[in-house]
Amino acid sequence: MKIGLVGFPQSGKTTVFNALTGLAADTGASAARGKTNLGTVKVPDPRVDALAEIFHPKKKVYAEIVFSDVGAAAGGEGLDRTVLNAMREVDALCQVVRAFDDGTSPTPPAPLREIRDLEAEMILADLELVERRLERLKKEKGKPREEASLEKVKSHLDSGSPLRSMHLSDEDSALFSGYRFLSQKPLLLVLNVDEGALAAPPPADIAAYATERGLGLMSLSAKVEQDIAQMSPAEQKEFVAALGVSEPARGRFIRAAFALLDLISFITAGEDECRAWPIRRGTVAQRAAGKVHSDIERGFIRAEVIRVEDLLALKSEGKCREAGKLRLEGKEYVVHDGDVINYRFNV
Ligand SMILES: Nc1nc2c(ncn2[C@@H]2O[C@H](COP(=O)(O)OP(=O)(O)OP(=O)(O)O)[C@@H](O)[C@H]2O)c(=O)[nH]1
Ligand SMILES: [Mg+2]
Repeated sequence: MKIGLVGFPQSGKTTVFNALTGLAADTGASAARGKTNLGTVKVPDPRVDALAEIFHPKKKVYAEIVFSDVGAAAGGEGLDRTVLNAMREVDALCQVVRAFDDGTSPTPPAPLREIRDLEAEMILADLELVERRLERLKKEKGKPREEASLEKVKSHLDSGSPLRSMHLSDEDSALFSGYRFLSQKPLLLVLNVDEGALAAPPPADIAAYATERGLGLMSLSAKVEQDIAQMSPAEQKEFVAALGVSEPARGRFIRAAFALLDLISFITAGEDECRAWPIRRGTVAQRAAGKVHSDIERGFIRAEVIRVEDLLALKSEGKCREAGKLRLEGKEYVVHDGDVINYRFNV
């Protein structure tokens, strides 16, 4: 699962990337353009930590997301081809928007305009793709069904709306999955604000826009986050309190990104390891078993499910069983976030 950090030049993408990953990719005007930075991030999960207090496992394993800092979207004469391709490759997008004013930029920040401009660029890129495909289909005359659907997509894009807001039938969704439309990808807006603005809510116009468009929105200061990432835990705590916020944005941001991918986690807990397993929302128990091991999926008998809150309260599987908190579920059971699962299977 990969998330692309996108945005206009010097909005703070690489600084956010460094704060997330603890890496030290080059930032600022001198950083090499067109270079993609890739890093894996563990999704903080207090449930795994709490279970580890009980089970004292040899290993704690968290869900992971890959972040890709794809470089700047130039704007003006359309998106750069390398950036465009990198954006098509990811599962979700996170736009870093410049809302800080460090006095070095010749123009003041214009966050709402940046957000609208990138949206327009993505719509344009999708439109070009659709038009090229339509031209070919019209010549071949072999796929009237796809042609008709694409005409609908085209008129939606022509009206200036992203595909995220278009309702597609299951059939059309399947038809278009190979297109990797940019304006269809889940999008999280990240306002990169001055540290003085951290405790304030995002500006009302931007909040209204995000709500109307169905987008995620949060504020952080990339620079502050990058500094925090270098501090000891005690220093972090003091520093964060002085800023008037409850915790660094890093954890909040990673969890928001995780939710953006429509991922949830089920958990396995024992003396060997306590582990969060990321799955798509709606995945059934047998399918989810395949994450742990293909043998378990193949030989699936049943899933023994305990809610993590119950296991944390009663502190053992046996106690949960006695209290009637352990359920037996079949292969079609839709797994929920925070289900602690013990699989029974034939080998
Ligand atoms: N004051 C302030 N400066 C920031 C913040 N975030 C980034 N900067 C500065 O803005 C400049 C650009 O940051 P980068 O992270 O390189 O931005 P970028 O989006 O990766 O830039 P390109 O890759 O060139 O498009 C750097 O000098 C950063 O130190 C912030 O939150 N506050
Ligand atoms: Mg950069």
